[in-house]
Amino acid sequence: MESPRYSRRHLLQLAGSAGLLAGLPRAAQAQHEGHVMPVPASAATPAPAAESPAATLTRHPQGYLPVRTLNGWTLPYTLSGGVKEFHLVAEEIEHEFAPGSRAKCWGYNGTTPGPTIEAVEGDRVRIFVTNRLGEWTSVHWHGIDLPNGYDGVAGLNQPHIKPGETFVYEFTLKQHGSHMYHPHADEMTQLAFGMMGLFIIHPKAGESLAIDRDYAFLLHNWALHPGTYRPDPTVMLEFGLWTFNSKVFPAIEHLVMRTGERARIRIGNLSMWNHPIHLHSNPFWVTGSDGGRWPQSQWRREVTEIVGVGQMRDLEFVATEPGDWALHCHMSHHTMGLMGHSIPNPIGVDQNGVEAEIRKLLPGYAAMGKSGMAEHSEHIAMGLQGPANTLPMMTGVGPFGSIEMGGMFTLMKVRDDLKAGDYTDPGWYRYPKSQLARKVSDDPNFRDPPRRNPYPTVGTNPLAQPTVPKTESMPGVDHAQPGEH
Ligand SMILES: [Cu+2]
Repeated sequence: MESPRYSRRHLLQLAGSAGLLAGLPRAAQAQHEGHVMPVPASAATPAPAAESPAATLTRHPQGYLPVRTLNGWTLPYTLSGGVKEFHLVAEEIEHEFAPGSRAKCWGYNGTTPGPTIEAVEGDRVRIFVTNRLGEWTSVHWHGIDLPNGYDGVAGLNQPHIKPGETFVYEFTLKQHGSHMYHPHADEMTQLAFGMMGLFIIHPKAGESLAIDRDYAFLLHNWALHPGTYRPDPTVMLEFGLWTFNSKVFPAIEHLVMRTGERARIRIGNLSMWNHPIHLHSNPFWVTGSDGGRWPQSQWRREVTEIVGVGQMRDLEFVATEPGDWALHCHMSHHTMGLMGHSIPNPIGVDQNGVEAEIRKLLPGYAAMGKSGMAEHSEHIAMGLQGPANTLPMMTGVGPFGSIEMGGMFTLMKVRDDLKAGDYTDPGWYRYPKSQLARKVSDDPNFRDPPRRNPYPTVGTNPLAQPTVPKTESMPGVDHAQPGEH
């Protein structure tokens, strides 16, 4: 068993030593000016500020519906002799995972993930890449069919892009589908610091079945040790932050759609784990990937789809039920912040005496977990402070109280009355009184339903085992030795 990178114990120790870090820099300054070419009048896609995506989206003059990159933006381009010119800038940035957790990350054009590149099958694209990092880099266009010399594996397909240099990549898009871009130079570090982006290619012939809302995000994991503000690229397994587009719940933008609309959710995975992504109530079709939108005969009906490392998956569905539906990774520790891995299990343990003793050493210490971990979020709500720049394990409050989630969790908000193309958050769902789970009794013996007690002779000691006489054969076990038959 590998030694833990984070544990509740470490968090408590850090909580006891105040002011490890002086105040972090205030608002992250989007560093777009000077790096991104101005939007041509003909390109209808606006370039929203990274932290506030546009409230509405309109069709591009080439006919496609632009994707909505959660908490992100689409990179504007200029047209030069019929070629779409994009410009990526690799650089260090200030990033906020959620209020209370900021870090020095690396990204493109001011953000992680970098801006989404959108184009149309058949387009010729010219992509400038300027390196403003302190080390060399390159860009690999993940899943895109192109000449070998533009594939971006530094040292193999091209020289490294050294600090200060600008390289250019140019190719014609022969396919459509959901793709990604990321460095292929010191990849472990550069990915761990957040260098990644989406590359969406829309079909030239349009969509055979029209899409009304087209969402896209990348899955990622981060090792941001408590009280620090640079991700640790040496961590291989014990990550503490699990993100959709580099944000954790509750900072991840909600998805919205109207009942009857068809939504597509494009999900790419540049993390180090596979993620079973689950959408509540609305079964979806898995309809595509890096390979484009699959023929309908290949679509699969699912409610949870594993998006493997390095893969992209497109999910589509038509919403029938209004409400606030959870959309999350089903690995329960991926919907949480920092979590202890090697502390003794406190559930069922009366910690009354211990708590007072620990409080002598760590003022403000609160024992937690006797009847479960949910009380942890209550303590956070009561104002218990953790280490600097470190998010609590579970965060987010809904209309009925703590949601007890963090990390890879957001909502699909379905409403009957949304305007087409309007992405404004409609607020919490207003539940019809006749369709809401409600309390009907305070009596634990209410209605006395059938319950089983399979081990009535064992008593109350959970460690006690029924004794089996040595001479007696265990039923259902074949005691014959090999060769006796
Ligand atoms: Cu996961």
